[in-house]
Amino acid sequence: MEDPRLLRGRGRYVDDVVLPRMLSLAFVRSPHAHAAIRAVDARAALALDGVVAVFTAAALRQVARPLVPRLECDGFTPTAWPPLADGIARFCGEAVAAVVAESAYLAADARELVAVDYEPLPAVASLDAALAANRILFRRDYRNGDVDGAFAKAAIVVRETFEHGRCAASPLEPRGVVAEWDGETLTVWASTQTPSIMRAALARALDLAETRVRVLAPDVGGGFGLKMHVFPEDVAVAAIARLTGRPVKWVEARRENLAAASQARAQRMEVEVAAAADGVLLGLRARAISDGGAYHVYPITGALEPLGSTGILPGPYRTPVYAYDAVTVATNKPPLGAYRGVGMTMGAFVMERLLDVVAERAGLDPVEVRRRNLIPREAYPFTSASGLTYDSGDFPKALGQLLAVARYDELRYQQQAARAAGRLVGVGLACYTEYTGMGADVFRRRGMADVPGIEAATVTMDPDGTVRCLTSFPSQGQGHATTVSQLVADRLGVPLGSISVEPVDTLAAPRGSGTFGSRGAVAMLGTAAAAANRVRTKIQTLAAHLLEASPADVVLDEGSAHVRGFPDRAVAVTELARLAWAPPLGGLPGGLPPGLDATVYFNPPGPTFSGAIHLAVVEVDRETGRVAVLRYALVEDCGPVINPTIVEGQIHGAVAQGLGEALLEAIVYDADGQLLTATLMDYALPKADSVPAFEIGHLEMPSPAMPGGVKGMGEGGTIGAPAAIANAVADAVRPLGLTITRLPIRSEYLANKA
Ligand code: MCN
Repeated sequence: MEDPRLLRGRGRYVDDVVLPRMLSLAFVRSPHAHAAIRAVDARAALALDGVVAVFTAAALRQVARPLVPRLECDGFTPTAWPPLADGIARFCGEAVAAVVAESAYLAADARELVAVDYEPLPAVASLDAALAANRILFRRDYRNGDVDGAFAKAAIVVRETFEHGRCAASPLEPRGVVAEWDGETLTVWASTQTPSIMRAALARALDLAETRVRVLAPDVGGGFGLKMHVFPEDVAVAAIARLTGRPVKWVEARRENLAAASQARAQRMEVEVAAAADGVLLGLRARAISDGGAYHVYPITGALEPLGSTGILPGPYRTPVYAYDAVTVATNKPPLGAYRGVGMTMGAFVMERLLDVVAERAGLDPVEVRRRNLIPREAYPFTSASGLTYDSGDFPKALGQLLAVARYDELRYQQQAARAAGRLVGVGLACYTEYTGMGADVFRRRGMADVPGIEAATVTMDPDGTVRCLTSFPSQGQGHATTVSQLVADRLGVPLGSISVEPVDTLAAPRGSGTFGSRGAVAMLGTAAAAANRVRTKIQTLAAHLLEASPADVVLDEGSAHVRGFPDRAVAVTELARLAWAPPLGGLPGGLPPGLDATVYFNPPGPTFSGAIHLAVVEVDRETGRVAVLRYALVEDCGPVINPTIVEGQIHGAVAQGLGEALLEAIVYDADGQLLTATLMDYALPKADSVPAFEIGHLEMPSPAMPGGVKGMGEGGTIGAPAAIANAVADAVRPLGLTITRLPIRSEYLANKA
């Protein structure tokens, strides 16, 4: 429903917000990874006509607090990320000063004139340097069962170290904020996934009551996890709007996005797997170390990445015992944040590579080793070796379905023929479980004090019979307006076109958490659909009085309410809506209260685990090392699919991102913490011509716990694709004696090897 407006360029993004007397803001950013800030000389900048002010940490210190995300558990070392670097810059790109001027161009020019006197300090720019200096931001040890015993009796033990470089979420629309202070209330338009969380964070940072902070999320041009965070830039813009008394806009440039927004993955995992001679897994040991950057990001902290990867590592397999050590270290780089598939991408990559190695050692086909280890359908609910309870699934069936879709036997035959002709063709599989739909319990157990975990929606039928939906969770491209409308229209028996899903404005929308962690589908069923059910009940009750029937016998269909079996005993829904808002003499029948709306707050009983199996066929160019993905097939299970077009669109987009992660995208720093990939010329994103056609199959195994049985799926493609492509490349280059342990897989590693 949202597509025609967005595709015709009628979307309204933060940069489209124009307010009277609005100033533009540009940040002066540190060119050093680590430096003392001795002095900031803004005289030349201030001398430019149209430059209004230059702010440093000293000016903001009185009015804005640093962001201090909380993780209430052992092993966590908090950090405080100030709105502007206060005395010390801790990564290349950290905001040091802010210039506000009458136009964006003036602000950008003036930024160049701000002279900052830095004293460069030694930078810690690698995992090993951070480990050697014991700069630990987070640590957790976990042990389940007799792991040493499992290794002692194993016929096959595989030890390997895997790495995933840093990458960037790269939404089409970078970060951006407009803030306005009217003397009493702070109004913020933000490109955000989490309006309620942002309101709470800004209120705390600026010492305001939450009632005096209003956050609006207009159209958001992609978020991919990046925009679930609240950043110091957001606090700085809000504080400067308050100090200047004028609206202030900051819209990030692409270079800033690559240098200063949170980044993702950046993990090394040392792992050991024990298996019996027949390839059956006996135990796992892992040590995950994440390069957390200079600060914890708000609200999720740098703990999420290693916890996510170690938690999901056992995947859909019956691994009986497991021990892990999850660590995040501090480096002089931008903080590590959420990006579609956070933690799970690394977990799936490592586990799926391991299984292929176990298969090779056991002399099995990669399909066979999976068959021997996948959790059978009858074992659900199944508690994994890391303690996650998978609620529903049938991976053996999904595997069978996928092999049929992909014509696996034929594929292997074709591969042999290609190999005989000297071509490097490989086939890779990846099975994964996806952690979705979590509610407050998950966040409380983790100690994530700044993430409420609930969601909410208000559904109102207006007197003309049209329906407005306000949700606590905005859309960044997931098609929420379509799916929410679909669910609400179904329940109210009105046409899809009479439903509108409003952009989130915390003044009107009920409080929640936001769109992240693939919670949207579960939240829609628990909030908007539940609220529509309440509105429906009221319509049925009203109609029952008028039609002299029992409410249970009133059917809503095509805009009318009629008695079951008597289509002529009917009243128009619009007539009921008009009555509800303008009661007749003597009030509504049966003493019903006026109004036709409902707000439902919902605490998802999740997590619920969806899952999928991906299969990639690749060909590696012997000379250039370029990898072409020739075929891509998958079977996914997200429970009952609400909207198949959206689900497949989500898969296409996420697999494209996963392909980028697997083969192209790397944020690279030198040994001094200098960013070497500051533009999209250096940071390579996948383009349309690198993405193959998709062959998608669905398996619908409903979650017993979630409303409507739905499970989330928005991150799946980025979890499965890097693993499947890595296995396919490894399969292709096996004849060259190469192995794949690192993402992205660089073409120079594959080129000219034989
Ligand atoms: N859906 C469905 N049936 C299901 C499950 C989902 O029809 N059984 C639909 C939902 O109604 C929704 C979409 O699929 O329209 C995704 O639902 P869900 O998996 O619940 O994920 P969320 O709505 O919570 O979206 C978040 C998820 C995450 S975590 C990231 S990151 C992400 C993503 O979705 N960022 C995106 N997809 C994105 N897509 C776009 N275009 N832009 C982003 O920033």
